[in-house]
Amino acid sequence: MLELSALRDAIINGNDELALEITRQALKEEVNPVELINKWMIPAMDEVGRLFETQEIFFPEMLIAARAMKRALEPIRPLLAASGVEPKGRVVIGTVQGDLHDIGKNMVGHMLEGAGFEIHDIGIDVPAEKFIEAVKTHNAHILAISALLTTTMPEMQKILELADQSGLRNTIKIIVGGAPITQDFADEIGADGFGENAGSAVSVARALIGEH
Ligand code: B12
Repeated sequence: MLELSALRDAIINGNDELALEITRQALKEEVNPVELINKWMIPAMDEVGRLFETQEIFFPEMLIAARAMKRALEPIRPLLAASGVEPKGRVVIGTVQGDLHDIGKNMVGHMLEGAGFEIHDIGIDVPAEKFIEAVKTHNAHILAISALLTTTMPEMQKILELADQSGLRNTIKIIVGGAPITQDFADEIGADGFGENAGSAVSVARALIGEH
């Protein structure tokens, strides 16, 4: 029987080959991929964040752990994204300017894809104007914005203001998320929805386009 705590430890220690190997093995043994993520992989990232905050590890270790997390997510991605249903709506998703965190954003994108949305991922460190441009280019129904730093949260408000000024605010639903984001913050800036994880991102997006 596979010991899944080894996956958490491999991510924390930045051992990407081992993390990938355990994930592959777990999937072969039919462990539920969502359970793998929620029970072992996200807690690993939380522990990395804690160790960084208490200065038990430093930037390079955090980066290496993030790499191991991404590697372990590789075989899970197609499982989250497999849907084969007609697109329910188009989503533009990105991380705000000044912010390089993309693991959570990618996860939200893959889950939305799996739920049948067409995803246009515009990446990390995206200026407000680029979000608006992408919404127009892809004629999107939903704009999904991610921020992981308290210092980059105000970028979200900037994007909402720009959407307003561009006359897009009534035609697009805007959802926000990321570790420091709360429902209160989302309400304060006038976003249409907030999701605290990838699963709730899907239910919020569905509700916003009228599908429950
Ligand atoms: C990995 C990591 C990094 C990696 C990122 C690699 C990458 N490609 O993403 C690297 C090493 C690059 C990094 C850099 C930095 N980081 Co960092 N990082 C983390 C860490 C450990 C994990 C983040 C993560 O991936 N979590 C796992 C994912 C799955 O969770 P998530 O992102 O929260 O996403 C979920 C939800 O939030 C939600 N969600 C996310 N986005 C969206 C969007 C929508 C629309 C919706 C609905 C939902 C949603 O769904 C997701 C899935 O469930 C966190 C600690 C933590 N626990 O958050 C610190 C953390 C975020 N980092 C931090 C800091 C300080 C930094 C640096 C400033 C460090 C430095 N001194 O340089 C730099 C900033 C660089 C920059 N300009 O962005 C701080 C932020 C503190 C703060 N209050 O702002 C944290 C909290 C660590 C800490 N405890 O101090 N970091």
